Amino acid sequence: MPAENVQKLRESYTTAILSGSAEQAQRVVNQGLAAGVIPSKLYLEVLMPAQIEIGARWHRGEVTIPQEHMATQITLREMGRLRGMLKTRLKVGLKAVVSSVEGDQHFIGAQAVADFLVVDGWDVDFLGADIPTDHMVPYAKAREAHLVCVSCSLTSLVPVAKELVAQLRKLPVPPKVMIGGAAFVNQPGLAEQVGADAYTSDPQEAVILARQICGILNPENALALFLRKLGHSVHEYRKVRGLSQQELAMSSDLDRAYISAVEHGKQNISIGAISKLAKALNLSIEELLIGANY
Ligand code: B12
Repeated sequence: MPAENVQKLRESYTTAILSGSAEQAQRVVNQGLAAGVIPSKLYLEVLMPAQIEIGARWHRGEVTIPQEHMATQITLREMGRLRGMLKTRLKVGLKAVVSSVEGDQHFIGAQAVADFLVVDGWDVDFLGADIPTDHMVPYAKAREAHLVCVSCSLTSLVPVAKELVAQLRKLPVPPKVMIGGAAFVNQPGLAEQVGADAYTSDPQEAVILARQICGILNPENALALFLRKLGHSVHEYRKVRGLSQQELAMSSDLDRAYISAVEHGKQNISIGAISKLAKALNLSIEELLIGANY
């Protein structure tokens, strides 16, 4: 679809949420989908800018708080609907906690980052807006977060974000920290000053950076993670089927030691062997791989 048509969708969508019509907003999104616009494009290039426009009008006093809140609720519903249409990747096996910094009521940006992380296969706790630092830090610890994503829209709250990052760094197993939000847009070096590992204003780039800073773009780590999860899946399905390793070895025409190595994530298994195992466990290859998804 040409850019000017996406622009038209954006305008129609903004009008719909401004008038508080959830049905009309849904119709506009469906119209975009029917015209072949992919869900992530609708999410990022129609919903997000419309939301910014409504907020900007509120800031200029042209829109009331109930109108802005109603529009936000409608957009949240459409964000959820589009997220459901995005194809979720295999689980990465890592936990991310996402929230806005203490004192910050803006949470749509954080929600967008959380949504794209979910689609990228992360296990995500999205906590919403205004999470007190002294609750966030023990929460991240208790949840064993590998990544904490902090959204900060207000410049006045940058010191709060900095303190949060400092507190997270003191945890026995410190998570990686990614930062974003309006306070950091066009502020080169600010993310570094607060001590974050990464910054971006783009939720799609955020998932790439998240993988990078957590070390799962490194092919060796990615392979090890995949093999561990596949091994877990084989083990779980074998147990559910009531099979011993020996029985599975016989029905899949593989060696028992090989099965054991696979289950421990120590075997760089071939596609052929995955296929044999899936068949012996009465699964499709995809089911066996999706079983590895936790
Ligand atoms: C909507 C809005 C509101 C709504 C928030 C509704 C809600 N529940 O979210 C309401 C009306 C409540 C509001 C209140 C206020 N707001 Co306001 N608000 C906005 C506005 C217009 C849009 C925010 C939004 O929803 N954007 C949509 C999302 C998708 O964009 P985003 O937040 O920038 O996030 C994107 C990226 O930054 C990134 N991202 C965001 N978070 C994260 C996190 C990570 C980890 C990563 C990787 C990426 C990432 O991903 C998103 C996708 O593109 C912005 C202006 C703007 N252009 O952003 C002002 C703005 C943020 N608000 C501002 C201000 C000043 C306020 C108030 C103080 C106003 C007042 N006098 O009361 C209050 C503060 C309330 C509070 N304590 O938080 C200022 C902040 C200025 C500054 N730098 O300090 C802005 C920039 C407006 C302006 N130009 O002056 N606001």
